[in-house]
Amino acid sequence: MPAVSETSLINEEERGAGDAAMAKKKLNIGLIGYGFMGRAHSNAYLKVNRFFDLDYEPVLKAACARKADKLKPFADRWGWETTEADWRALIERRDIDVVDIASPNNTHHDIALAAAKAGKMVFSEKPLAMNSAEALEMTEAVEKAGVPNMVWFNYRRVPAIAFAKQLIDEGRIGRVFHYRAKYLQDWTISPDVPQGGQTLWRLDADVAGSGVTGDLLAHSIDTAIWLNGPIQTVSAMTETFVKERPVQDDPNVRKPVKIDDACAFLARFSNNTLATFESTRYACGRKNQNVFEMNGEHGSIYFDLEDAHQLQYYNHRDDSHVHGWRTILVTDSDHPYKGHWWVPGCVLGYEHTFIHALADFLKGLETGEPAKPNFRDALETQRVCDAVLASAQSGQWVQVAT
Ligand code: SOE
Repeated sequence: MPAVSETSLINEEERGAGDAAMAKKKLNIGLIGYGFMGRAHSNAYLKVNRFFDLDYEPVLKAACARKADKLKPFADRWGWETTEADWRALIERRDIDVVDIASPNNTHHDIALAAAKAGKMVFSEKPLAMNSAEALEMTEAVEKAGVPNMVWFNYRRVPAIAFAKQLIDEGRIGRVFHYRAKYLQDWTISPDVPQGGQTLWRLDADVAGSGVTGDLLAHSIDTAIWLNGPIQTVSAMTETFVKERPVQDDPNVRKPVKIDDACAFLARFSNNTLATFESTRYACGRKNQNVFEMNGEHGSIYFDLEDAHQLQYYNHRDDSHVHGWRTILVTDSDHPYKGHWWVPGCVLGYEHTFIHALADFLKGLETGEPAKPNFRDALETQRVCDAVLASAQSGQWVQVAT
């Protein structure tokens, strides 16, 4: 059972005996970062208990960032009770139970280590770290401290992807021969998009660690490992199409671009599934196309995030005269997560995946069966990313570290 802060317990007592049976265990959250992910997480904290019956209830206790002019309006809009300018001060606070890292990738390592040492639960945005050496230290730190931890690989929580996992576990596609993944976007095509700074740090290798490999393929790899087990070897190529970009804080200065703009790799899973993965931010017209297809001995599965409420399924064991792909609308109440929401046919969106991740984490605290992916799972993904980048550099097949 995780530690819960003293003030949380006091709050609970204050609610009075009459409420005790209904009372939730408060979990005080300290969020670091106020950008895209800061908003996605805040929304999850606010909504999760409205839709899921859970013993624990997150409290938006403190939001933390260096830029006070940005932090204050963010905190006010989302209802964060207090603010902190320094993450070290946040971690020192006795009233914080969970440190949630939603700041750029180069900050994850130090914050996670300090938070674990202070006995806080730790959530981290993906990728877990800049590289697998950092990710290993972080994993060892949370495990040594014995603190519950989670990485926000939110796409596992798309109902249709969770449903794919269910079909696989039910044996519906059998032995898997092929895994094919693509993650395509188009927002960096213009050479005038700056790198670095507040919003565009994903284009700055010193802050992001890598380009599409850590940012997008990490999602595809996490999903792939979840659905089909470990990846053993990879052979990759990368390209940086735009070699120089303006710096965001000073548009007159152009600096070399060090991230991978695109990456494609071949992979062999431990179960001998052959795989291809491709990612780019230069695919005109593809906004957030996260796709995978699996071909097994009894059938196939196909998913596309741009049609996120559907799963395509082909059952090879059907009578041959009715063979054909089915489009399953994953909105029925017996589909994953859907029973908590609206009536069949009413689709869910991007923000719900974060609510589901949080609900699973909180349920894990309740049952003692920790939710996944945790830091150790994310370390495995990080090791595949490292192998991919090493292979792209050497031109050789690379074994994924274990
Ligand atoms: C990049 O454009 C990005 O925002 C990723 O960082 C997110 O993880 C992905 O979900 C959407 O695209």
